[in-house]
Amino acid sequence: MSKKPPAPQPSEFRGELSHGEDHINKVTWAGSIGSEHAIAPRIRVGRDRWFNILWLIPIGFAVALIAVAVAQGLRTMPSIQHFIADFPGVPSPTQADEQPGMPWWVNLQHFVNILFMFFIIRSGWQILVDHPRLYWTRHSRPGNEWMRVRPKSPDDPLWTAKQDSVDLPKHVGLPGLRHTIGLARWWHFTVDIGWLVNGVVFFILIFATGQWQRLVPTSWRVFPDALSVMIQYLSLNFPANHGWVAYNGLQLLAYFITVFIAAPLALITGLGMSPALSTRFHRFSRVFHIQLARSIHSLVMMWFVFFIVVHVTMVFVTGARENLNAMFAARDSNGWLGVGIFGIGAVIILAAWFTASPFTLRHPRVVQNVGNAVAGPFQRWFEKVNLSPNQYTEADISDYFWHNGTWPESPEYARLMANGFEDYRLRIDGLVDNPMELSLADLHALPHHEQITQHYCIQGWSGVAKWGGVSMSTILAMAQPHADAKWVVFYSIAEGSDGGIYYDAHPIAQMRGELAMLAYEFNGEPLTYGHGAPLRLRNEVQLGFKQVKWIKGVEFVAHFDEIGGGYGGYNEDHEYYGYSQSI
Ligand SMILES: Nc1nc2c(c(=O)[nH]1)N[C@H]1C(S)=C(S)[C@@H](COP(=O)(O)O)O[C@H]1N2
Ligand SMILES: [Mo]
Repeated sequence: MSKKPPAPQPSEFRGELSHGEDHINKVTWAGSIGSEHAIAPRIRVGRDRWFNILWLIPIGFAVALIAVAVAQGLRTMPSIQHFIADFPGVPSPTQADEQPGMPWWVNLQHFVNILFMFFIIRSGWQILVDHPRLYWTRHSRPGNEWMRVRPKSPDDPLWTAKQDSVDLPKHVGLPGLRHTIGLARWWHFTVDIGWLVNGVVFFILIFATGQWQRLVPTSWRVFPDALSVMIQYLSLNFPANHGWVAYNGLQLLAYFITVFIAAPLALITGLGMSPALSTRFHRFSRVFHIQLARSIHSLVMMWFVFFIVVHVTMVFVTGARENLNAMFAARDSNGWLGVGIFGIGAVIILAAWFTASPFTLRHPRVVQNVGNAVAGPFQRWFEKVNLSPNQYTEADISDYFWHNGTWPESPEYARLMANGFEDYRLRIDGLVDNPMELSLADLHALPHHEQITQHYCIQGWSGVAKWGGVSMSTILAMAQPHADAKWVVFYSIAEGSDGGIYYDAHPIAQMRGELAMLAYEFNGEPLTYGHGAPLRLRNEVQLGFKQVKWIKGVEFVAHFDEIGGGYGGYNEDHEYYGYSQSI
């Protein structure tokens, strides 16, 4: 008869957790981070000169005036007149009989697309300003960014990425408030999925019905046609509008770029920011790294914004009623029906626009739960990757690695640090056969594991570092988790930004992977205070906030819903993040 082992006790650290809030108090939000406004984008010119892109407005206006004068001059020239006669750029009205016109489903999908795009762009801006800088390299050194949307930050070695975030006006960003990236991401991902489904259905239908011929240029003529139409528009003597029949050369090019280049690029660059996918498709992501993906993703956004502004302007100045009938009432007419339907659509969009942020701030858990339900399955699917270690080399190590989080400021921590963490103990318990306490010396005596990997903060910065310490598989082998232990919870010495200690939960399967470890070294040196001394987690499938620093306890549990607020971690409880963040 074997003796039954004592029933496992829940970790006493659970008592140090706080639960999180179901409502947002703007004053105490995110550790009372307060307000710091985004500024108009600045583009870096040379080493440290910054061009404010608002200058593009007067410059653009001046260029437009000159362009009109030049185009009008050109149209008096016989050679240009011949060119326009040879390449009128617009379809001939006689094509009308063979054309199917604009079906109702294109109208509907176009409307759904407008609605979704607005929310994708707004939540995207909110995500962007949570790390208000764009870089061309993966190293994210401040000052090296090619664009920033925040004032210069102080030269403080412990300046955190969270302090670096800025806010947006409530009805510009979604939800506007500083450091609401968790909620903005749920909006972004949830609406993205709707937008992708709409897009896939659109692609299927246009190729099934021949509507694709409206959008895909089938002859090189499209280039001289587009040039001709451009000259005609700029001369303010517009070409005839036969949008019901077919688009002119310039429309064809602009729509083709938007539908077949910009939209797929938005998807690819979005996925390119995922730690799990980047590690899985390493050969691709070595070149096409997160910061390149993030920069191109933002440039695609700028294209969409530019396109929307020009497109809407042209809809109204080239024959509003005819255009609105084609796009909102599926008819070739000059009546008012299209205007009416468009008006109803505009009211729906405006109502959604102005309620989105207030709703999100009032019901953040709803946004989190809906996001988790819609986008969560994809995030967990991306986690199913087989990672291999040491994909980066010493030469890849970043010369700057951001700090983030809330510093450990307790006397308990100060005492530990004062004598070189000699009294530090890592407690491992929960659903295991062998609960234990390990000193730093014990940890050093275990087999040494090293990995050079890239860190992906949810806010958008990244950096490559070499981590040294103990593989989580070593810890698992020693602790012997029970079969019902499905999650591993890491408790920090440090509090989170809203009180209660910081913690996070990871699936036990990921702890068996090759890139899960407890690190006590950073780039070959003992782990620093800022990066989590004496011990921090690395799980390279996940974003940065899941890499708990200053760890004091590891508990094996059946499910994280019994811990803290029950959402899987400190940021999940307090800032409405998702528990599985492979992207
Ligand atoms: N205890 C604790 N761990 C934490 C945090 C924190 O606030 N408290 N912040 C997380 C976040 S958001 C990130 S991006 C990484 C940053 O690690 P670094 O400061 O070493 O770059 O730590 C994570 N671990
Ligand atoms: Mo982070």
